[in-house]
Amino acid sequence: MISLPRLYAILDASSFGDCATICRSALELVAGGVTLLQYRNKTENARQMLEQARELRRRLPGSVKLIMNDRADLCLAAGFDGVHVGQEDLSPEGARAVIGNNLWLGVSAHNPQQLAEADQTTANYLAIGPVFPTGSKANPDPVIGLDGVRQARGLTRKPLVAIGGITRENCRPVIEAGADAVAVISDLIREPRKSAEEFFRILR
Ligand code: TZP
Ligand code: MG
Repeated sequence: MISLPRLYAILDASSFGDCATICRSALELVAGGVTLLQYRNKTENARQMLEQARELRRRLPGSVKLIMNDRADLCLAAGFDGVHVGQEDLSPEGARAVIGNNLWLGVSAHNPQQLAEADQTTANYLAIGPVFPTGSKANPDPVIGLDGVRQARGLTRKPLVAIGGITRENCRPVIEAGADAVAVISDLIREPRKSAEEFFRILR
């Protein structure tokens, strides 16, 4: 069983101008204590994604776990530590067939049925949400709230990540509801290092 840090930082490429800005933000997050980082890019092509991902891998310490969103092939090509798939990506078993047994596989679920299904796979951790309303995802699923987190906790013993609209202000009850970690995009963008430090302080 893997062990998750309280904060799972997600770098969404569309929030940054270019590769250098993404890397700068990533380095700041790491300075703030982040050890688990997902690279997400919903707008550019695979070639651009691989280029940015390789640059991240090159610039960040090897101790930082890098997770590729959506794409098992790019996870391997960039030398990442794992891949995160949702309901419309490769199936968990399909992704596992690509990455092998040693890399991390994360799976998103948005309701109890999807979560129970994902629990039966070789996923190393499960993600649920959106917990709160979010502006970072196009066509988000219905908000599940803290009750959704509590319900999810009852359905799996795998490490559980909560995502969607989570900020320094509202993160504490999310962990108290049973999540092992919070995944965050927006509330890390403006001041990555300070924000990460505050998340870790609040969730200690
Ligand atoms: N899946 C559900 S909500 C979300 C994803 C990828 C985006 C979370 O971003 P934010 O800005 O922390 O709400
Ligand atoms: Mg996806």
